[in-house]
Amino acid sequence: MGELAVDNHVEYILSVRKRKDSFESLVMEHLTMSGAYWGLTCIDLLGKLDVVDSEEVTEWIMQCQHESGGFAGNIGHDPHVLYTLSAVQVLALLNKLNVLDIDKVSNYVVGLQNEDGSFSGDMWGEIDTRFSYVAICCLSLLHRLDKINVEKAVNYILSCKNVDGGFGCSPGGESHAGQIFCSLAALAITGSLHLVDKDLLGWWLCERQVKSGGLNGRPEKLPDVCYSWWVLSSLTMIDRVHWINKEKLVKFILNCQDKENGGISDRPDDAVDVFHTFFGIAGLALLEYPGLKAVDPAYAMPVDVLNRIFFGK
Ligand code: GRG
Ligand code: ZN
Repeated sequence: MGELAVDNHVEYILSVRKRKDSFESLVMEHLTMSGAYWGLTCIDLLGKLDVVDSEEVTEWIMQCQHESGGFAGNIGHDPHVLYTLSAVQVLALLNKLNVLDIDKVSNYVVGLQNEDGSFSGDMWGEIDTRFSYVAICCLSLLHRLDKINVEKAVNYILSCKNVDGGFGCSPGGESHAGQIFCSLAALAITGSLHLVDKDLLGWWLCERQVKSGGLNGRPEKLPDVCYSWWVLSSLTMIDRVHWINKEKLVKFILNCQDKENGGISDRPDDAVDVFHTFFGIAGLALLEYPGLKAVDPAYAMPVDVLNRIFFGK
């Protein structure tokens, strides 16, 4: 187990960006924009963002923008609200939001809200509480939340709440930790967390910790490092982190490191990837692991970046 292999994790993330023909970069080709958000936010939490060429990244991001204002996962692909948020998050991280036509980007996101308050992910119309969160988070970062019907958006999310206190992807959908993160974070950003039964939901969430110390996303499922983000950030937003064993979770995450070559996997001894490397380190940051930057549980971004955006400091 041992300590966090900071330098190896930074090296690993940088190497995935460079290895354009590797298996991981091939399967990631259509979601490179989100990969950039995971990788670069991770490097920033580790305090090493200065190794990144921000001009080069910014130029590539702007090549992924579509005439509709939305961003695609890679050059020449179709725009989606998910990649639009990732693009805004990376530009925010690099302090480059000034390159954006804020109204053009926000109009794209605003156009995805439906009559019932829900959001579609793109022009094809799939609806999911993930997209409610993504749209709300993106518009908040752009200071344009006032352009949507926030009350309807909140009511739609509440219509996806279940009797166990959790949230699903649509009304009646099974509670899942990923959807709970999205729903709670959207409620947090819109100042609506008082509408949640924190004890009921906190109980469901803390039951996600299994013997090894790891967290799963639903009852009876295997633990997975990414739930160290989805579950832990949710517990943080409702002030119930003390309901799980933090030391055991830290150990579980550190056990999933490839200490030699860098990177973190979903479970001990599995293959590492950038997604689990980011969510493992973001989880450790929430657990106040020494040497990591503070991370915001709703925006999944470093707190100092958000202070710059919202308070100009
Ligand atoms: C900006 C942090 C951030 C997120 C953007 C995409 C998104 C918004 C949120 C995704 C939330 C989500 C649904 C996460 C769950 C991901 C996951 C591990 C799904 C696997 O589900 P199953 O059923 O696996 O395949 P289990 O763990 O249940 O066996
Ligand atoms: Zn996972």
